[in-house]
Amino acid sequence: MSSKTAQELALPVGVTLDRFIMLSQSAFPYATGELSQLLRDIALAGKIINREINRAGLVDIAGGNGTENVQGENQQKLDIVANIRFIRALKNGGEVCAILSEEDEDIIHTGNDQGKYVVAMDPLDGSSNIDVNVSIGTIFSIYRRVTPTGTAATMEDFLQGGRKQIAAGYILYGSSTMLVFSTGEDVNGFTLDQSLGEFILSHKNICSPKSGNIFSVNEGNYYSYLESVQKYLDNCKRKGFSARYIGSLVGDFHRNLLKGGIYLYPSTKKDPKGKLRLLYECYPLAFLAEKSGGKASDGFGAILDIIPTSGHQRSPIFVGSAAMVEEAVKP
Ligand code: AHM
Ligand code: MG
Repeated sequence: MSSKTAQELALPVGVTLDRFIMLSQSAFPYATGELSQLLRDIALAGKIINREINRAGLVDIAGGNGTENVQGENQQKLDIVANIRFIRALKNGGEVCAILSEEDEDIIHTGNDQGKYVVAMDPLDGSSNIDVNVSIGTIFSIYRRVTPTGTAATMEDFLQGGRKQIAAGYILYGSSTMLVFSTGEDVNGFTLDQSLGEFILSHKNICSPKSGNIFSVNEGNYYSYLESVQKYLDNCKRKGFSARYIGSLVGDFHRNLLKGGIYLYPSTKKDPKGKLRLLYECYPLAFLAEKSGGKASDGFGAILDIIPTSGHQRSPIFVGSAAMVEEAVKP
């Protein structure tokens, strides 16, 4: 591709997401403008979900008896609300023909069979943190469909494999709200300016530190891990590394991406395939890890090389700074 990346275009920190997308569009795969529109739709959905999250503690109050909210919709849990909002934004945008969501068993047809893209997503990850005001996130992964345009999308469109993602990213609802994504070149982060309602480029060309001293894992499962994983964790402690685990994948991944560290959710006796879902948790974060210079492995090989067989399959994951991931999965 002869087009320039956002980095080469020297887009300044402070530029809005819309302007960033417009100026760097030629660097996007296929560069037809449709992917640009899709990213804008995702950003819009993120802003809407951000608004819902910010009033989460008020929902019961605002909803009176817990039956209906001010818009006349039934009161629902935030992850369900996020799912509905996301699907609506993608349907309205028109670029997406089908969606695979953690919240729905089957793929969702948007009614736009002319759409060239499919999106796999976890609309609101970190379910245990939703009701307690701790960081949560949205994760998304975009493919160009392989079934003919104009027909109904099928599972085949989603089971292309991680290397076929044309873009992936997340929205972190934390102390500030951030959108981080890559269209296959560099990884860039945008912070939501709440007063303007705009995502502003704040973290340009994010590069994963080669190594770090943070390890993020649910240590309550220690005795359930393979001996090799236990040894790695023992080593982290021997070296005096910091244990940091929110239990929100997006938040844990984001911190480690900026500071250097490893996030691991290995197989356990209870969950031999791990807990996290390949298509909308592991693949997109592995994509971002690799594009930023980090690594992602299932303990045997690169996450992105796993051949998917079903929409909601799980995978163990070791993701983050390259040297730490290599060390953790060393045979
Ligand atoms: P969820 O999709 O039900 O929210 O589960 C995914 C979450 C991740 O965000 C987090 O890293 C992990 O599950 C925490 O799991 P555990 O509570 O077993 O440590
Ligand atoms: Mg999840």
